[in-house]
Amino acid sequence: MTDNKFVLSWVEEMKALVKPANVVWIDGSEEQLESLREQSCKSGEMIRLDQEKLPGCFYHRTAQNDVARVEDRTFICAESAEEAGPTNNWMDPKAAYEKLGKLFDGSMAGKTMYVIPFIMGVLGSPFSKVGIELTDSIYVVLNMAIMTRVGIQAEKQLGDSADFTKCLHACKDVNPDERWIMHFPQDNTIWSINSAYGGNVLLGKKCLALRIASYLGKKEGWMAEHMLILGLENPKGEVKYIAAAFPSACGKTNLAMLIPPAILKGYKVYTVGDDIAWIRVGKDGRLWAMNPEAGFFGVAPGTSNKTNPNALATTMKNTIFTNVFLKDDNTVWWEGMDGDAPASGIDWLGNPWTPESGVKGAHPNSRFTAPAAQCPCISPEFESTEGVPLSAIVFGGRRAKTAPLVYQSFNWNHGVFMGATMASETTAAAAGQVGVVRRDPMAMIPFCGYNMGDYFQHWLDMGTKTDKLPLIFHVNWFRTNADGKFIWPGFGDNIRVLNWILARCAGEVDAVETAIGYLPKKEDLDLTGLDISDEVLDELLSVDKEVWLEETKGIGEFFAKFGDRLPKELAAELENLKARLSK
Ligand code: GTP
Ligand code: SPV
Ligand code: MN
Repeated sequence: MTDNKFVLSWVEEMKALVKPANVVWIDGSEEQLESLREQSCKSGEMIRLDQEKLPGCFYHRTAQNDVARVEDRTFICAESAEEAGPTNNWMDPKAAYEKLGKLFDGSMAGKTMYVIPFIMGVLGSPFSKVGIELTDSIYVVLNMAIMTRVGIQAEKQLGDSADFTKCLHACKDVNPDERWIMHFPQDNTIWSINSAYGGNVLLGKKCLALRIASYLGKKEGWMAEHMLILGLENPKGEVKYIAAAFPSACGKTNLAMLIPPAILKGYKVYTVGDDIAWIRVGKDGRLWAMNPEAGFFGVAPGTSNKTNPNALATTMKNTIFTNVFLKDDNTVWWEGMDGDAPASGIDWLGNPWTPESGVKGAHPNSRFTAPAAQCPCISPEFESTEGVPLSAIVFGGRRAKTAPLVYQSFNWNHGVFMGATMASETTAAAAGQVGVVRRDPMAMIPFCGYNMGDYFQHWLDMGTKTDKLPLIFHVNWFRTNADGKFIWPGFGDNIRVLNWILARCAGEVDAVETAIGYLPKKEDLDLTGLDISDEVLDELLSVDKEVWLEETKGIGEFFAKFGDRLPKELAAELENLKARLSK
């Protein structure tokens, strides 16, 4: 246990509020974690999977009404509604503390309160942040122990400082009507109640490493982004780094662990991170990115030996599976895994299931929590206290039409405009309707901890800090044909697009200038071994001016929300785009 007096007095204060029967400090030791696993299996909270086939692996089901992030119940309790901005829910901080204070009061009566000190970032890095999460859920403790660096190392990182994020979580009775995920950026505090699911309760992840961190980044001159980070090695043995922002369930984990098709010899991808990047200007003037997480909380459905063998391999030991399908042999399955569906088993709801049941065996947002270090292609720089230097930043989304396979911005400000006007079809990662196109700037609409107009300004400001900026691109793996089928093969073949991106960064290839940005010349995309017709390629690289003019209307409406908080540079970029499209 720590002797940091700021930590001790806050824990005492929260203890007085939630009134647990006892308090357990998480030291991060394997003995302690193992005894918690034991305990949660006894209580039925977790199931130990077949330890020969899946050593160290466990299974967990959440409540049926608690299977995804809840954006409508997530609040930024900044000092004013204006500070939270038009894209966030806001509640007055005093009112929010009062409202949740009543719900938390006595919420851990008869239960154990676990105190989890954790680091977001690498131990010993000056760019890491420390948080302390108080929770009544062993499932949360065990997930945090995979996703972050917990225990004594975190206390060491904090020392006697008061600079830590105060995270309070109680499952209470997982009542969706009283579920609240509240952020108090000015107090470096997060309160979450009545959920036991992923991003709502693993408070180091979206709550701290994006919402609170984006606010801190704005104040301190760095950026917290919803981005994967990968290193791409070419046949000459050179490794270049790319960060990419795609909305939830739009392909970050897959791209971060990509395996190039065998026919393209000498290329290899290394994973630095699959979800979050903290980015700052390094001593050399380049932008450097660090992954603050220690694990992957990845989407299970669709993960197979064909699509993402590295992810699958990562989950073969020491992994917690949530809301997937439980097979009769005490292993797991989900839709889109290799081979046939199992003949029988138990679905994510706990009901007996067969392929004829007519419902999904695994929830579409079922997930695995796996240690990043187990990933076969984990980057040698994963534990670097400095992170990695970026050559390119990539934005992307799920667009059946409109956005071409890849295009490059004319310059930094135009790239910020591209990010700020991203749109994507919604997915099962958040509660609500799936498949509707919404604006999701930089894939941060659910995760920006302050006024998004100011966030755009922050991006523009970062562009003035150095002349060694990465180039900015936009990709779309999800174009469909008239039958609704994806026309780009995606997955491992996405390397072909990354190679063009890095060739552009190295000044090795020319491009076609269009109204929306630079597109590849067909001959510059290496399509060796790919069975793709010229018509499909034309379609993938087409820019329909009519459709894009329509798009500018939607962008205009979206920008109007920000009033005078919209940077004038972005308003100008929109006018320029319209002018280019009308030419
Ligand atoms: P979060 O963890 O929610 O932030 O998601 P993510 O962005 O990491 O997405 P992930 O890589 O888990 O992919 C989500 C879904 O998209 C999975 O079902 C994948 O199989 C699918 N997917 C990923 N990449 C591609 C691709 O290149 N093409 C197609 N068609 N589907 C893809
Ligand atoms: C996402 O939804 O973007 C995730 C999963 O990465 S969660 O941790 O639930 O936010
Ligand atoms: Mn994510």
